[in-house]
Amino acid sequence: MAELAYLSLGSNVGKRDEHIREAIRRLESAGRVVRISSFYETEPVEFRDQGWFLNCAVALETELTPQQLMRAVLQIEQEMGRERTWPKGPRTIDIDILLYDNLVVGSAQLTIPHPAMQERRFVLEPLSEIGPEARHPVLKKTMRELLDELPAGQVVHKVKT
Ligand code: PH2
Ligand code: MG
Ligand code: MG
Repeated sequence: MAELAYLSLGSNVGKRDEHIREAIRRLESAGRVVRISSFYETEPVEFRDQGWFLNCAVALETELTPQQLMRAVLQIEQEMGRERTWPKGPRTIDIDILLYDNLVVGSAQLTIPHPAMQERRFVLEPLSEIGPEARHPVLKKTMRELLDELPAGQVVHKVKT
């Protein structure tokens, strides 16, 4: 049976929008992309001395298990030539699994829900656009509620299309 997963995509190197569009096309090999948020121009957080990101969120219906989905995502990142500079540093493409149905996964390779999602406006703005009622299975709050609770700070602009 297909489950619904939410993913975050980001790029801050080169043709950022092309990288994100290409990643979305490639995600079709892992399931069915059922919703795509607007693209957002976002201030870098955590490691701040790098270029601004383009971020978006997608909803993916998938038959893959969380571990299989993680492998599929890593393979797409590799095929798209992602070079790992340093943790949280510049990247051509980053694909993170945010939520997978209402599952909680904690292993060395994979943590779901994504451990930092509730602190990141660059995640919660696009995610609230496509899944405002999706509920965090640990915090028991919807994406809309988590976004409303976020302190002001990180600059995030919806890109006009
Ligand atoms: N990703 C990070 C660290 N910081 N900042 C923004 N704005 N967007 C990101 O996707 C991002 C980040 C680690 O993956
Ligand atoms: Mg990331
Ligand atoms: Mg990542």
